[in-house]
Amino acid sequence: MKVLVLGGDGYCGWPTALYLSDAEHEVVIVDNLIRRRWDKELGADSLTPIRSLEERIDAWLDVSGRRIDIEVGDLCDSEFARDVIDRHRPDAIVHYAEQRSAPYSMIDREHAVFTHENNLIGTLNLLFAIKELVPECHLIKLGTMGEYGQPNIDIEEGYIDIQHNGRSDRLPYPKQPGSFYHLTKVHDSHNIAFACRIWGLRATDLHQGVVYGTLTAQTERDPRLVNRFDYEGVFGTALNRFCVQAAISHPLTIYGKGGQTRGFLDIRDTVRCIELAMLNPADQGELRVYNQFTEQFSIRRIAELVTDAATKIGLETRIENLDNPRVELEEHYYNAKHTRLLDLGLQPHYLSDSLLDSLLNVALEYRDRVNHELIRPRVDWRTTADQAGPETEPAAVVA
Ligand code: NAD
Ligand code: USQ
Repeated sequence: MKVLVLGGDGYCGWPTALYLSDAEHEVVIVDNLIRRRWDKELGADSLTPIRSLEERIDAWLDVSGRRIDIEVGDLCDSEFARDVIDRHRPDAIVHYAEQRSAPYSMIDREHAVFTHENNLIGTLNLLFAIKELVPECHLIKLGTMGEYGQPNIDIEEGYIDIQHNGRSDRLPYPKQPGSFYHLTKVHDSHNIAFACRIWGLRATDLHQGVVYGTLTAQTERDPRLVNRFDYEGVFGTALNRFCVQAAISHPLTIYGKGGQTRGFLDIRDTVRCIELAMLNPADQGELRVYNQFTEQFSIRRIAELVTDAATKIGLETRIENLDNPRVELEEHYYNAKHTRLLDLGLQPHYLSDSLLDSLLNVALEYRDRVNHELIRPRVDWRTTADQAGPETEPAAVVA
C-alpha cells in the first residue's frame, strides 16, 4: 500500500514509518519539523540524541535498502496539503501531525489558540483534499483516550447505546476532555465524523492512551535511527519522567494524590495497531473508533512500578506528591473498553516486560544529557493567562 505518515519525524510517527516501510509498504513522511522548534522554544531536547530527518532517512536506506520519501511542509498550508496528496495519491493516510502536549496548550492564550489552529486547520485541510482528490483513501487519525475524560461509568469504544424517554439510539460517547489540547482532538473527531457522514469518506479514529518506550525492531537496527524520548515538564509524560527522575536521583513527581488513571501502550503496539487499522479499513462513509491501549494504571501505581524496577538495578528512589498543577480528579473510577484492536489480532507487549530495557536503561544510558532545570512542572492550569512567562511565543508564531 502507499501510505503517507503525517508527523513522521515525531515520537510515534518515526517508528511507524520504519515499521510500515519494513513491511514493504511505500511510505512518505510529511512533517514541517515544528516539533524540533518547540523543543528550542522550551529550552529542551530529546533525552536520546535524535538525528536530523535527512540523516534518519539515509540511515534507514543503509540498513534496509528501502527508501522513505519526505515532504517538508505545514498541513495548515492548504496548497501544500493538497499538492502532497495530489502527487502521491495514497491508499492510506496516518495522521499524527498535531501539537500533542496538554501542558503546552495550557501555557497561555496564544498557545491554546495556536494548538487549536494547528490541529483543527491541518485536519480540515486534509479532509477537503481527501474528498476532492482521493475519496477512497482511508484516513487513520490519532485521537486520544483523554477525549473521554474521567466519567463515573465505563468508557465504551467511541459510541454508547442510550435509552431515553422510551426511545434508544447509538450515539457518540460523551466527551469531557481535560485540556485545550485534548479539546482539539474532540473537535477533530466531530469534523471527521461530519465529513464521513456528508461526503462518504472513510476514517478510523484511534483513541490512543499514553505511549511509552523507545525501542522497536526497526529503530534498534542502527543508533542513527534512535527514537525521541521526552522527559521535561511540558512534553514528557509521567512514565518517561519517572524513569529519568529515578536515573538522576530526583524524587518521582506525582501530581496530587496520584489516583489519576490512564490507558497505556508500548510504542511497538502503536505501530502494529496502525498496521492493523490499515489492513482492515473502515467502510466508505464510516467513522470507526478504536480505543488504543493495552493496560490501565494509576499514576501512583506507575511510580511504584518504576521504584521496583529501579531498586532491582541498585537505584534509590523517593516519591514526592506535588501540589497538582492540573485541574483533574485525583481519585476516580476508570474502566475503559479496548477489545476491538485485540479482535483484529493485536498481541500486546506489557509494561512489566519493557520497563527496564525500553525505558529505565535508556534513561540511565543518557542521564548525562538531562537538563535538571526542566524536571519540575512549569505550567499551571489554574493560572493559564492571556500572556505568560518567559517562553510566551509559540514557535510557529515566532517563525
Ligand atoms: P510528536 O510531537 O512527537 O510528533 C508530532 C509530529 O507532527 C512532529 O514531528 C511535528 O513536527 C509534526 N507536526 C505538528 N504539526 C504539524 C503541521 N501542522 N504540519 C506538519 N507537521 C506537523 O507527537 P507524538 O507523541 O508522536 O504524537 C503523535 C500523535 O499521536 C499526536 O496527534 C498525539 O496527539 C497522538 N497521541 C500521542 C500519544 C503519546 O503518548 N505520545 C498518546 C495518544 C495520542
Ligand atoms: N502527571 C504526574 N506527574 C508528572 C507528570 C504527569 O502525576 O510528572 C500526571 C498528570 O497530572 C496526569 C497524568 O499524569 O494526571 C498523565 O499525564 P501525562 O503528562 O503523562 O499524559 P497526558 O497529559 O495525559 O498526555 C499524554 C500525551 C498526549 C496523549 C495522552 C493520552 O502527551 O499526547 O493524548 O497522553 S491520554 O492520557 O489517554 O489522554
